[in-house]
Amino acid sequence: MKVLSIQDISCYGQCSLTVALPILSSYGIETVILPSAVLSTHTSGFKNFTVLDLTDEMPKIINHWISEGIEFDAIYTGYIGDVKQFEYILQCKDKLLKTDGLFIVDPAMADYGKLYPALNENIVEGMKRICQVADYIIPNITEACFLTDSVYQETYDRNYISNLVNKPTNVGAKNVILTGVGYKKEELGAIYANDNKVIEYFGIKQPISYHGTGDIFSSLVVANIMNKQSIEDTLKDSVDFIIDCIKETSTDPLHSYGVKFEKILASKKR
Ligand code: PXL
Repeated sequence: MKVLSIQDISCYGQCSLTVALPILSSYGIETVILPSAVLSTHTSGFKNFTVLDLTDEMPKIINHWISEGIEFDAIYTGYIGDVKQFEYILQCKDKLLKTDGLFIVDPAMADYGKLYPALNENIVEGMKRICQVADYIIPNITEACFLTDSVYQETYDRNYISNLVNKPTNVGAKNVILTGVGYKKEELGAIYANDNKVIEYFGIKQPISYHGTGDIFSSLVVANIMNKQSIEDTLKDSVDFIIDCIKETSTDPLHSYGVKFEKILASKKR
């Protein structure tokens, strides 16, 4: 089983490839990376971060893999900082994904109603393109709003959420897992929807939130799906894991840029 993950390397900050790699590997999945950029840190909460854009390197790497006959059981994409990269991602899907392989998109681009600092509307359009041809998309509420041109609301009802999960399936995304949803103030979880069913799982909402939990959540979802877990078990494993990470991190006031997921990952019995 081989999964290709396409996202940046934020050297410091516990997100994107530095969480996808250990999580997928620990679930027994060979993880191949196509780094889209190397940043000194992630872009939320750090100033003066450095960026080495790798857009021009991507087609060279892809062409080499094509010439080697390399193929993947899934392609999993995350944060993308340059709009030209969406074309390369689609090329990977066409040329490097097995016929029955899964194309899984975390449209990691926004939170709390806003795009991440280094991104713009062109990235939203690119994310829409790849989400339309995805087997699974894993947006948070803000990202689902950008994808569906909906107005972001902090408080909402089932009708609002049902629009956010159903609209992407109308334009092609086969399965949607919406993260960071809770209908009561003490609950937070995720909602799965495809054309004919909806599955919800909620845990106990923690009083604090951290950067990077979306990337960890998506990596867990990919790992579970590739290991043929049911959607019910996938949602439970992923939501409970994030809650454990938040609890572990909140005891350390100096650790605010991401979550301490390592001990939780290491303590999991599989
Ligand atoms: O966690 C998403 C993410 C990934 N990579 C980079 C980011 C962010 C969110 O801000 O800045 C570089």
